[in-house]
Amino acid sequence: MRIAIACHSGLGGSGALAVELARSLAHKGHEVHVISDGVPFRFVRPHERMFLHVVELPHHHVFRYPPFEMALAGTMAELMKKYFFDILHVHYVVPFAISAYLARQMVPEHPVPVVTTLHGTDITQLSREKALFAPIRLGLEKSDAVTAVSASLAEEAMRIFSLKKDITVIHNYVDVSRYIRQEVTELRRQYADPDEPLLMHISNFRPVKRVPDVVRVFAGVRRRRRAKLALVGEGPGVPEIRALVRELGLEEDVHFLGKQSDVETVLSMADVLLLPSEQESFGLVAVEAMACETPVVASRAGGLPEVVVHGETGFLAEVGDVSAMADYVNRLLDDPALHRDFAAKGRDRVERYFSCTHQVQRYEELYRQILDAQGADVTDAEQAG
Ligand code: GMT
Repeated sequence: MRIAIACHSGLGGSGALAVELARSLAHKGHEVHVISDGVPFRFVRPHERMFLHVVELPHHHVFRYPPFEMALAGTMAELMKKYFFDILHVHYVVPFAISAYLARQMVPEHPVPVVTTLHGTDITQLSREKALFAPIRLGLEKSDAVTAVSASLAEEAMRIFSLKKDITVIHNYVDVSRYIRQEVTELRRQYADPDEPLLMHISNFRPVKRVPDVVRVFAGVRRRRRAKLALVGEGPGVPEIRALVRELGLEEDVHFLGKQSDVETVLSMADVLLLPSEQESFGLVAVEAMACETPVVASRAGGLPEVVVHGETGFLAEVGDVSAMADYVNRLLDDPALHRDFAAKGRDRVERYFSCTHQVQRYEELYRQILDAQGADVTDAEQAG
């Protein structure tokens, strides 16, 4: 098939998932065109059947804000005419599903089926914006299929928009051959002594991630034992977090690692991953951690209970309950046998339910179902190349 995948380029799970899906599909012989607002942060060492199209923003003095959605729709339409995609798979409704709908109006002679994957904020937060509710509903209704990365998110979308169509749940996944615990003794020494636990948090530091809770959980752990915290990622919350770390006198114990591309290497240094988010439709980083045998202590929010099994692969506490989270971390660190057991069960869970092979096949099946239902001729890989 010749597949177009549209996604955000910035730091975040939706872009990561979209690019990894593109990569897996390319490996399976499909030709994949990634359409984005920049070079997606995971678009490194692309497969030879992966092509990137960055939308050019029209800058003109008449615009207070450059009309990205329109430029995206125009770019999609141009690419549809040039490549005759079999499927256009967009990640995020805003603006991708809406621009895809517009693009399709521009190319009626080749009506490409659109699959929209919901990742979270597009439903749980943006739907509350008065001006966005109707466009989001339009994007959902006009998509040929809608998928969600967790059952919790699918239910939320159905509830908010009272949709007449089903939403297919396809959980996120990782490449289990790449996300594997590595030997990182030397690297880890830069951040913690060998006998010192290293806690970790990875995110885009948006308010929804509740990174101050990460620091407070760490402070709770630190009161009981020597430990270090590694904060990985970038985002708007970093200055506030630095101030909190100073205020709590933890500068010596907290490392800011910034953006990291080899997440599996970084995660291999960690003893526990902290994810105390306010909302998390899935929590891709929790799966990445479990794949690397790092138990997770997280909030019981959104789709996280579908990922982390409380008392088996990690612990879940109510949002904001930093003292329970600190107790759970201490419990894991106090009991090496329990830690080992959680680490092994986390890896096993990822291999069973969140592995690339199975989930990519589900997306492929969905594409084929839509094309079969429409009686469409599919571009074969050889022809596509
Ligand atoms: O929607 C967002 O908040 C950003 C988005 C992203 O690009 O990382 O995160 C969402 O999609 C991820 C990938 O499916 C999920 O793992 C995150 O849980 C989800 N974030 C939220 O629901 C807050």
